[in-house]
Amino acid sequence: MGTAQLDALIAELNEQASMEQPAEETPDIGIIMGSDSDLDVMAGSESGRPGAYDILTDLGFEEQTDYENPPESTYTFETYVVSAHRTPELMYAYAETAADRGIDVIIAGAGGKSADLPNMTASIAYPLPVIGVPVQEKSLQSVIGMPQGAPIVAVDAGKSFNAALSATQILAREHTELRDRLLEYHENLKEDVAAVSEQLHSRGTPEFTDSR
Ligand code: RP5
Repeated sequence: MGTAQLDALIAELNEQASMEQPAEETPDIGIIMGSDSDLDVMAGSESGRPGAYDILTDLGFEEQTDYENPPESTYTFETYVVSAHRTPELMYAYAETAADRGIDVIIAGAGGKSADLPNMTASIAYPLPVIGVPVQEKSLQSVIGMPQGAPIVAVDAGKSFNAALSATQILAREHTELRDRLLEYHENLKEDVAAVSEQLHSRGTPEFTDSR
C-alpha cells in the first residue's frame, strides 16, 4: 500500500517551514489530535461540553485552513489529525517544523491508554510549549507522565477548552488585545455566577429548578 498522501502532507509541512512567512500570516496555535474520533472532545460538541474550537472562536480566533491564505483575524489556529503510532513520521514532521511554520504553541490531544502524541510532540518540538489534552480519563497518566527535563503542560481529561485558554494566556504575554479578551471572558464568568446566585436565592429552589 502506498503512502502518497502521507508523504505529500509531510512534504507540505517541510515546504511551509522553509517559506519564512511573516508571523502575522501564520497560525498562532496548532491543534493536533490522534484521531478524528477525538474531535468532539478537542473541538467541542453540541451534545458534550464545549472545547478548544469553541472558546478560541469566542475569543476572536479564526481557523486557518490554507497556510498561504490566512483568514482576516489577527489570531489564528490550525487543526490536524496526527497519530503517534500509525503515522509517527507525520508526528515528527509536524513537531519538528512547527516553530519554523510560525506556530507559537501546540495543543495536542490523544485518547486511549497509550496517549503518546502530546508527550512525544512536546519532546520533538521543544522548546515550543505543548499543552497536552488527555482525551479520556484513562489517558491522563500517559499524557502527564514525562521524565524530568522533558516538560509538558497538561490539562484535565477532556478539557481542551482549558488548553485553549492556556494557549491564549501564553500568546497574551505578547498581545495585550488577547489579554483584554481573556480578562473580559473572566469578568463574564463572574457575572454569570452572580446572576445564577441571585436567581436561585430570590426565586427559591423549587421554582429555580423548574425554570432550568
Ligand atoms: C484513539 O486512537 C485515541 O483517541 C487516539 O487519540 C487515537 C490515536 O492513537 P494512535 O494511533 O496514536 O495509537 O484510540
